[in-house]
Amino acid sequence: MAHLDDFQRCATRVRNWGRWGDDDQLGTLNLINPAKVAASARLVRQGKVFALGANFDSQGPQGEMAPFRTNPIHLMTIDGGDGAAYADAVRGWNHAAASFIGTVFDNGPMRFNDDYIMMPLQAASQWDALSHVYYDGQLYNGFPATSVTSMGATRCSIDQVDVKGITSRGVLLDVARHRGQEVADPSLPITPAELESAASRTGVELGAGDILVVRTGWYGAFFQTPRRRDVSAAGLSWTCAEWMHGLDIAAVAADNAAVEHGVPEVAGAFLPMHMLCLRDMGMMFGELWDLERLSADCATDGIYEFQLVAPPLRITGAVGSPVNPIALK
Ligand code: UVW
Repeated sequence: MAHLDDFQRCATRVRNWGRWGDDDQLGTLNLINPAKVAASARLVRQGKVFALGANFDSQGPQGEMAPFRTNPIHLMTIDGGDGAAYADAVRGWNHAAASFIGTVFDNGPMRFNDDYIMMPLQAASQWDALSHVYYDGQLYNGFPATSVTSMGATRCSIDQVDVKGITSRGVLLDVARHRGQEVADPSLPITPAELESAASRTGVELGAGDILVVRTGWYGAFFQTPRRRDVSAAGLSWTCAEWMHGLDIAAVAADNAAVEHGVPEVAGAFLPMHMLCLRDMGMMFGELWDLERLSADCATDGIYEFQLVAPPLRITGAVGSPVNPIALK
């Protein structure tokens, strides 16, 4: 078991504060330059499209996994039963838009359905913004933790990163398949050596500006029938933070809930890789991505690199965003 001193020494080694300027809020996304984006687009050769987003519905892992988060709640505000009822209801309203719709419904065939969703932004497939995690009173780049208030994040919020797309070369390291397991054993953290071995076995190399995508098999197993509602998942060892720093990786995503390993590896530090990556390196995490179809395809054609297009929503001041990432081959 490592100690807090080891964690702090590592934090000093990987800290990117000031590397892209004192005002920078993009962190390691700065490593994705126009040449990198153009090169990633050239990886699209077969016209294959893989949507990596989860279903945003009530069947997700929240609640069981994180009691402070619920699954998305989807409600209809106008549905197929409402056509006549809506026209009736609004007929007497002193409201121009309502009476306009009432008139439309009275005088023609056009009808519509409307809905809304209530959800924690961390409920399903998501990006963690750099403002998601902090320690010792500071966020990435030394911004004060007090810059996130009940009004939202005034620094490092998710809407800051839209200038980057987010798009780059994605590389899948399929740890479950590499271990020969349906689901990677949750008791064993995924180490840099194991990631290197998975990469070399599939003939793929990681480089600066890449988005690393790690499959543990957890997502597929969670949703299999009969449902295996087991929330413990293998994840990256905290030592992967420094390994990714050395490779100049731009972002990391996984098919589990936290990217990193759940079993404590540093005494006194909960989620140490979150702290090192998000707060010290300025590296965003993609969580709960569905990598099942992509994994099967990569195993079939032997191609583990692709263009990844994963734009977060521009939710002003948010510390995370739902995402439906697309991998293109
Ligand atoms: C926490 O649970 C703090 O983070 P995440 O959702 O990123 O795993």
